[in-house]
Amino acid sequence: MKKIIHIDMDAFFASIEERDNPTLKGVPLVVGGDPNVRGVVATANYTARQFGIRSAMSCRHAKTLCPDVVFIRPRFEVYRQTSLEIRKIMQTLTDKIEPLSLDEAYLDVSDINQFHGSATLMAQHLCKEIYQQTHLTASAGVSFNKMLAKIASDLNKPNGITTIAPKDASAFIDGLAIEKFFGIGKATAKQLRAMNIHTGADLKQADVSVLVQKFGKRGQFYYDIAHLKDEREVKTRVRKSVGSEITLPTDLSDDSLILKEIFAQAQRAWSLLQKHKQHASTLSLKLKYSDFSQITRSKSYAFDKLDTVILVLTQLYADSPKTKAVRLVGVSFSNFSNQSSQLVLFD
Ligand code: TTP
Ligand code: MG
Repeated sequence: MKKIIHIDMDAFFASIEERDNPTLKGVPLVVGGDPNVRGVVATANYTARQFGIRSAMSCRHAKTLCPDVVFIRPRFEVYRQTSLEIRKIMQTLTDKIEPLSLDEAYLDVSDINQFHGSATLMAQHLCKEIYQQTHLTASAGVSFNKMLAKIASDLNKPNGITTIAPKDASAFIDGLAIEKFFGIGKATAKQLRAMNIHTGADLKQADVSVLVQKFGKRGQFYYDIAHLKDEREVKTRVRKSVGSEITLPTDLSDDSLILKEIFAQAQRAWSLLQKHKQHASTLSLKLKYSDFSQITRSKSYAFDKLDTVILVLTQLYADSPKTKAVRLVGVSFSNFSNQSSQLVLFD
């Protein structure tokens, strides 16, 4: 049985704004578009939510619900950086991470032995580390499949961790309103309720052929998850290549100078490859010329030494057109042999 953790940051954009501007603490706050030109709410802090303000609502409507609400324009670069910081904390535990958005990810911790193998303790550790390093709170759900972990992370929000143990899962699902199921949105829920299916227990007892007839493949999926069957893997996003390139300060025509630049990029690409403990079987040289046209030349080989890489690059360069000055050189490796294990996208 798998052990899955789902982490979801609390009021993510809004919490970052509160953290970075203490005068906003406790003030109803909306991060989103311009309320004067049909902007919408990206997120609201929990104070604003008490007035009924929700994501995707128009800012104008938000203002009618709470005239004192403060509107802030999003700072995506800060959110993205914070997201990377959080990802790094997760990576101290495992590389099996599937980010769903800037503030949300699944982790498969089935093979982790730390914390006596307890996924709940791991989730506590992660939330604590996230708080210490970013001063933001997260909520976590822990269970044996993705759907249950995701539902669980919502149950004790904000700043709460919920575990759904195998022995409790069936009863939990029975009592769950269908709106809470993964993939069942408002429209589907309405259709299900019209069929007298209101809870997980109803969904379990439904006729699967009727569900399939009505909803196609999704119908089968709803039926399966109600029976706790959710085999979806945590999909680690892997890099297909690592490389390094540089736009030269001035265009070059001299072969030895160009080769020197290529070798410098080769060295950087090679050390990235080593850092990720990868073996690559394809090496590519990219050249962009003064007229912005570009070529890529590749060679496959079991590259095990930088010397070999340099030799092959020299040959690839020798075989490239030389009629124009060169403005960019790049070197990259691809076709990794241990693709799934290491090369996570996040750094
Ligand atoms: P959510 O995790 O859905 O929301 P949240 O983190 O703000 O609040 P919660 O505590 O309920 O998890 O989304 C994460 C961020 O994504 C959110 O801070 C803003 C952004 N977002 C939008 O821009 N538009 C949307 O419609 C939603 C739902 C989120
Ligand atoms: Mg969130």
